[in-house]
Amino acid sequence: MKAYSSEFLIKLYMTMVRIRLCEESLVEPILNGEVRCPVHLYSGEEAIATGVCFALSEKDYVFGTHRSHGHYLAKGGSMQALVAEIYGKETGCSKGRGGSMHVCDPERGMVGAVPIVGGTIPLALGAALASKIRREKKVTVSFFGDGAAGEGVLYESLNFAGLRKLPIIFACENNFYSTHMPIRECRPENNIFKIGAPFCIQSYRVDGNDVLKVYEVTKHSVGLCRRGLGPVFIEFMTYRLRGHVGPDDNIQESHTDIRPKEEIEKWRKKDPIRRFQAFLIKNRIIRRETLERIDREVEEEVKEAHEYAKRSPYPNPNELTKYVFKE
Ligand SMILES: Cc1ncc(C[n+]2csc(CCOP(=O)(O)OP(=O)(O)O)c2C)c(N)n1
Ligand SMILES: [Mg+2]
Repeated sequence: MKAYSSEFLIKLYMTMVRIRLCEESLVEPILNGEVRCPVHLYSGEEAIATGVCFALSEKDYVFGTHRSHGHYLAKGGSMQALVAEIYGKETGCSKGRGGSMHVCDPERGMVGAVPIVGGTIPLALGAALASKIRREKKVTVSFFGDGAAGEGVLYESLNFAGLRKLPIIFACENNFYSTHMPIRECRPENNIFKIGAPFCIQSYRVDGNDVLKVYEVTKHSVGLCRRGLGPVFIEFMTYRLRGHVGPDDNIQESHTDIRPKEEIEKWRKKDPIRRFQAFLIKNRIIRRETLERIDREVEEEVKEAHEYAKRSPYPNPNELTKYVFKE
């Protein structure tokens, strides 16, 4: 493994903790009805957003999914604006009009996220085409889940990206389920990383719960894209530790999370944050007390984000159509 500065490793750790604690802080307000929009928590998948975004520059583009709080935070989005958006407030990153599934911060390259599965893939493709035409050397990352591998638009986009050698990274977050459908029931083989090959796209499959592996494969892929050797397809293997939507998939009193308990327990042991903590301590990079201090600092930041969101105003109903596109 390459030598990294402890400063860099601490930043990786802190980013994953910021995502995790922010996600977990939403559980209570979802359950007590303070948060009304559907929320897809990213707990368990933090290493992917973190490792990928650390390999990008601020100018590079990221397009997300319905489960994008982590992408937004890792790309540099403000936690206060994220939490305010989830509470539907005017100070939110989409001015309270979008909610959890429409997080964006174009200034920091988090161009947008939408709930339509596969919906942002062709948008990311367009951004990559634009930056190639403008010779900007920007790289675009298109995040999507394993569920999007069942959408035709992905294959059309792979073809066009391969044909035009676009600087785009197709980043598939394979958590083995699309809503409650296990991957074994919708694909003959668990082999998503192979779908880039017919389109002449360099492809990799890596452990998405190992933040350094995620960072390294992405850094390499960004290098290829910047040298005009893109696109690249990366499949990150991971697992969500919460329900598909909301903390535990209790929809109108019926429990719909059908994942086996043993499977969830197996993946809990591979928790990307606990694994990275163990790595940092074992290699004497950071002392346990320092990690605990970081956790406390982040807890404070999360608390302040909720206070900010709660004291922010709701949008003015008279401005309902203010940001709606008009010719
Ligand atoms: C085109 C489309 N079909 C169906 C849905 C309903 N839906 C929302 S999330 C989801 C599953 C997505 O699974 P995956 O892409 O693996 O992402 P994950 O939720 O596992 O992160 C589905 C089917 C949708 N939003 N859009
Ligand atoms: Mg999935």
